[in-house]
Amino acid sequence: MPSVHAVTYSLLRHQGITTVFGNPGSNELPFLKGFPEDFRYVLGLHEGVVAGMADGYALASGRPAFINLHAAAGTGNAMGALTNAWYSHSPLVITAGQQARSMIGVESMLANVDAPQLPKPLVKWSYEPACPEDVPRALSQAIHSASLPPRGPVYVSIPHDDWDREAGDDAALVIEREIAHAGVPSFEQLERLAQRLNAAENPVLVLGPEVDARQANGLAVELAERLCLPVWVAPSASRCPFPNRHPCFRGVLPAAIAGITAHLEGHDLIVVVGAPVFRYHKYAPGRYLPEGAGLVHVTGDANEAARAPMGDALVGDVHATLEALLPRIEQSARAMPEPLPRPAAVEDGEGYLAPANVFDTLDALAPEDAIYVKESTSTVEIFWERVGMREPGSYFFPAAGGLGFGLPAALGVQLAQPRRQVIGVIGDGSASYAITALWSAAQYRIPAVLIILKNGTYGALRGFARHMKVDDAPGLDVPDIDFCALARGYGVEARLADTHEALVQALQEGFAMDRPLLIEVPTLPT
Ligand code: TPP
Repeated sequence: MPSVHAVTYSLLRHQGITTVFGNPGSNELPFLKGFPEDFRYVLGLHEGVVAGMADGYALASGRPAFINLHAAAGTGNAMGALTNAWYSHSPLVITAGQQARSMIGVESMLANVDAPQLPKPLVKWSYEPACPEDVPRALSQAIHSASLPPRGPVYVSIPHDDWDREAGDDAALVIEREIAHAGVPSFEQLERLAQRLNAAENPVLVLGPEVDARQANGLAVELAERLCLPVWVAPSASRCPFPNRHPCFRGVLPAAIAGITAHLEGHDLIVVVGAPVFRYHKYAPGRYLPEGAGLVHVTGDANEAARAPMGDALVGDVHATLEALLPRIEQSARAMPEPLPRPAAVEDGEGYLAPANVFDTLDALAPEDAIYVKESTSTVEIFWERVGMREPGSYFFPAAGGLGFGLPAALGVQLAQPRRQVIGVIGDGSASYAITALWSAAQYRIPAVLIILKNGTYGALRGFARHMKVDDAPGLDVPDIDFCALARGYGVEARLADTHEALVQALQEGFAMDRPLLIEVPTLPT
């Protein structure tokens, strides 16, 4: 009879999971014993990095990513990253080693006391199998649960003496299970939505990350062109659901109640697809909707639909919904919106580059299908204005704003998309939360270009401090970090780009390299 270990690896292989992101301890060694040759282990030196790499991998591949952490301490270190994974609906299958079963009750070292409780509420499902024979079934449940909508992280704690136990006669039944989700709205639901859109005088479309995750970007373009309407990206954007040089594109909505209402003023119908309604951030109270406007929300997440404070919702697959909706939409006689004007160039400083110019340079030099992993919080708006993004899966930003995502996620995205160039655009504050990711980049020769925008400050917090009228808060600056030295210390080549010419040269080198390059760019605070 096969062991729990053998059935588990067959299950993972059959489900297309052959990469394990991890950081091991003694509890995990029996799982890693006899690690199959067709599997790849990607070591991260801190569990925030492990989870961030896996998150990037899951987001960019659209497939579940497998994580193996060390008991309670390892799980705890990964928790910050789970805030992002939860809100980006990342299908992360997180496993953690547990003490031997008979040693848990006495709370030996490395016993993960009440293990399933620990990662809540940032996982969809959390479990410790009641007996060794249940481990393969529990992992099968974890994989399918993470992958079914709404997608999200799941957690399984596995005692280390389970792995070489016998799995039972029927354990192998889980290996080949296929579970599909069918989420097309009914005929009546589609007709009603189409009728509201066709009848609206001045509709507007607001698109969110789920459109990109479901690769419905092209369908959204067709819908916008059919209806000749303005398209906004939903606030706190973690992905790019619509080509930002398309004439219908208007920008990213501000993440504040009053700001959204002001931007959508004058529209009689607001159709939100694949985003929560809405993901507010800045406290700026106001009315939820402009006068006279109705709202329809299309989402795959029943919780998002239920918790919205206004509007009607249709819960279903956003790709299937848009596809079925399009043939019912009449070509509008409205004029197409005018494309946004391109912003003017700005002045660099002496020994500093303006972030706007860094982005213009990237836009000019980067491959058309480059993927940006962005974690420089004060430059989000100018980035969207200046860097063209055309293909699905071109932009990833931490979905809960939990810093420490950017560097590791850039590596995970690059592993998942080896044919596209990944460019990390990371603030000096953000980079420091997960700096050990550089070691993984070097060891696995992951050819991402990692740009550090070094403004010496927590720039976004400076903006918030102005908004919240706090002019004396300590701890908002991060001067004197030498990122080139840090990179070299971890084995990554580095360039300092303090002039436009140096940036151009470094980018050209980075795009041609088969290993990572870090580019430190001193920038002016925005
Ligand atoms: N800790 C975590 C884990 N996440 C956070 N979002 C914060 C703290 C609060 N925070 C939000 S933005 C920010 C901080 C500390 C500053 C980030 O600075 P940097 O990466 O240099 O980007 P900049 O705003 O300067 O562009």
